[in-house]
Amino acid sequence: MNIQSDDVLLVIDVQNDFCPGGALAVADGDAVVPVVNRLAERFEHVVLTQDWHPNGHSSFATSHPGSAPFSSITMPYGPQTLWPDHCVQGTPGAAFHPQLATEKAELVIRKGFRSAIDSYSAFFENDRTTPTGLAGYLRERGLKRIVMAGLATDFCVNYSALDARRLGFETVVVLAGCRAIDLAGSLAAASAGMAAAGVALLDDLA
Ligand code: VGL
Ligand code: ZN
Repeated sequence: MNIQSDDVLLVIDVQNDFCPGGALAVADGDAVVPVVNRLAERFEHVVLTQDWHPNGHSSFATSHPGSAPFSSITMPYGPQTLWPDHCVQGTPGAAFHPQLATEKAELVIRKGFRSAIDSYSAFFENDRTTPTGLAGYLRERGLKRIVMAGLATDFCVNYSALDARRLGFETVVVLAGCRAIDLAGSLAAASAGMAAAGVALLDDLA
């Protein structure tokens, strides 16, 4: 793949809580940092997302007494996995990994800041209709192809890539720059779903 000036590197949720030692640690999550940094050097445009929940967020198991982390409940907008408290606004866990090269980022899009609804995707909250504004931003700036990496492959990367396709963007996921949570086969399901939606899944960029 030849990187072009209307490409954007979209880096999903490379935050302390998703890295080893964090509240919702993804196995080997910090391994994406050098890969993402290497990619970021090559792109003219870089956008970061930041999972950014208020205390007591409805996606936290602690907000649903009797429900265990990683179980699922039904919310008004559909099924919702319950997570350990993570990425609470302003806490060290919500900060970007200290080695992540953030200087080049032209935009940081925060998501999941409404108490009553989770937002895995960089484009829409989990009702799949409330927009974050990212699609308008990319369109207004003429950015046409989205190359994604980050955490976690099977949740926020997956939802972001599916929405990007639904919105008509050419979409590439660089697997070397992603790691998965893999809850009950969620990685295989996400990979198949992304491929079926026309997301190009590349091991790495040449
Ligand atoms: C994520 C679960 C909860 C992610 C965010 O970044 O994939 N997963 N919040
Ligand atoms: Zn979250």
